[in-house]
Amino acid sequence: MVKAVAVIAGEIVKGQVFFTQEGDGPTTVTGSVSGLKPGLHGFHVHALGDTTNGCMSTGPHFNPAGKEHGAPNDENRHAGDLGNVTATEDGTASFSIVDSQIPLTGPNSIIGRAVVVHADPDDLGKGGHELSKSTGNAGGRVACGIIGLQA
Ligand SMILES: [Cu+2]
Ligand SMILES: [Zn+2]
Repeated sequence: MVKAVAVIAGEIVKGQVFFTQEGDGPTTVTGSVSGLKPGLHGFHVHALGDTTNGCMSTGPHFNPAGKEHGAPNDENRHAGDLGNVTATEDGTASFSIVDSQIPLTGPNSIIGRAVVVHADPDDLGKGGHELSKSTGNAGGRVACGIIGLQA
């Protein structure tokens, strides 16, 4: 079992995101993020673990296969496209996601990359906006954390 964690420590938005993978199986992503506005928020793995310029320097969605932005269950999606998390009235989003495109080992490992929570809903590539096919038009990057190995 390989385990990883990303600590999200924004001024208002805070949380912890845990990743586990057994062998070559899918990766399970669990955790919670607080301080959000109620509703849907785009949730992605971005390519870089660089926060020298805050979440802006984490690069685009992790996309080793060179595909378009999409929904987690789409064939044509970025590996980093984890869809949305939903914040309740108290501003906390708790989630448990199982995904096969974000391994913790091997050439497409997400270790050292970043998880990003967005201000707005991810339209999953279907919103018809000019940004739908690249970012899901999910708005600003409200918080992020670098994915690191955990014992
Ligand atoms: Cu993103
Ligand atoms: Zn994407």
